[in-house]
Amino acid sequence: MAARGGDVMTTPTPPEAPGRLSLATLPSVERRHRPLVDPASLGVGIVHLGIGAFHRAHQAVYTEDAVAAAGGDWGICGVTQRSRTVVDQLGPQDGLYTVLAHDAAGSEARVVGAVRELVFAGEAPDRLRELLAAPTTRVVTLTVTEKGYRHDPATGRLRRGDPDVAADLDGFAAGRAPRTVVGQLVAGLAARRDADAGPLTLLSCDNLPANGAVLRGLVAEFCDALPAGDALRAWVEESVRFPSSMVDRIVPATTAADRDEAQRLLGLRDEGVVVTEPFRQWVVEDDFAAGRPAWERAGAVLTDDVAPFEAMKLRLLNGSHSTLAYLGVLAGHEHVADAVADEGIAALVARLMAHDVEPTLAVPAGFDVARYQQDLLDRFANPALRHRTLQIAMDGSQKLPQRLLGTISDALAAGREPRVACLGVAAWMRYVSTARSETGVPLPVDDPLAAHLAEVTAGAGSPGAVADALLGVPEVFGTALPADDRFRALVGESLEALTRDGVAGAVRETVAG
Ligand code: CS2
Repeated sequence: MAARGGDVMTTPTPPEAPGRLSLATLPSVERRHRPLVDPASLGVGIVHLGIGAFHRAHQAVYTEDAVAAAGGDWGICGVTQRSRTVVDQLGPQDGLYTVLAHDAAGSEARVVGAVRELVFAGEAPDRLRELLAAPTTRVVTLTVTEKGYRHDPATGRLRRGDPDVAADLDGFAAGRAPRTVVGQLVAGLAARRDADAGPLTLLSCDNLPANGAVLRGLVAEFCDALPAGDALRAWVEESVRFPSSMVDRIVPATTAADRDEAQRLLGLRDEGVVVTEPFRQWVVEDDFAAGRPAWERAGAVLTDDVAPFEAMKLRLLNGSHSTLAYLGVLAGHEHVADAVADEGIAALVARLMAHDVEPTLAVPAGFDVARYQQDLLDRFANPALRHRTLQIAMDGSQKLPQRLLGTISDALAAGREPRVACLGVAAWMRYVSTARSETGVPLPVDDPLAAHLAEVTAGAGSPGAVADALLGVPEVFGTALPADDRFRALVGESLEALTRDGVAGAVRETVAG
């Protein structure tokens, strides 16, 4: 109440601010939304590098379900790499957060309690090393995105010219805090060997083919580059396993509206909400050095050979996603669902999958690949997901090889013309070279190679010159594909069509062709 100028002013009492989600407030949440295990009872058995929204909606949920079904001390310590945002969101909440699964029928809210500790590697490198060397840690999972591996996708080798990689190698012997994921892992493995803490499994969950083998190669290469790294490399070969895995769940960036919805459902404020779709899939190579959660009890598939699942998912789902994203941003479709609501684009994506990709796949036995493609179109059309095309468009230089270029090489080798996949590549070229939509709206290009891509295309006037300039970037295209005249012609024609006739025209011509 305030008195001013002799008047007595009454201010309405503000509604009481809702409490924040935490172990203390959890009992006020309706039982059906609460974690399936008692979070306080879980010790840390897994260290996860890169605790973004994807991990929280995927591996953390599988892990909680597995512990609920079969027990085990498999709590997760989530490590953030580049900023402390997630630590600030989840720390005050004792690691608890809500997974909101959206579809046209409504939303389901579930509080997950599997995350038991949070570490910002930039501020607490010693804690990270200590956790990697702790005998209680038996599995390390990773979602650090394609660019987090700091490798050249064409060769699988570490980018030794990357200043952070070079700094990690130089500073290793002196114990300087590593900046890269591979540097962090090798520092942790060295400490683990010194502590005689036993074997460990490093499980990559990023959208890269043979992600386990890639990680194994990078760790070995890093060891080799260290003075007297041979002994460490030999220990790693003996004690550490690197299974591959295929992960799938669409997880768009969380919005303020999502946080408000979680608050309505929980009666508490949650700064760590993640949103996703009901669907989830995880196929894991069953090769673990020191045990694992019973993820198969949570619906994961544990198998000897993940490769056919990886290729299928990367080429059908992610290849379609990237194609939709580049055509979508150019045409002004903000969300994936808006892009597939365009009949021409939906037909194009169906053709990409059935005509360009499917014949390149070794489909896992008994798998209904036609049904899988139809389900993907339905998932993309989920109107409640609001997955931004710009979010998928980022880091294209790191994504194109495994999403579209592998399809293109295989199709050309079999004497077919992968026209839609080439249109996807051309749409990427138009996006990175113009950084504008068709109607002239400026578009951010968020990509580790953005400056280089802008530089090489700067003087290129015609679509043909833009295509030539970009095909000369081996970090994206390697050297074999750009030497194939059929590929050059298909991409060149698609870029011409996009420039001349816009997205709608190019899509029509490609579907008709
Ligand atoms: C998307 C993926 O952002 C992207 O590039 O294509 O994150 C995609 O949503 C997931 O791989 C789905 O499992």
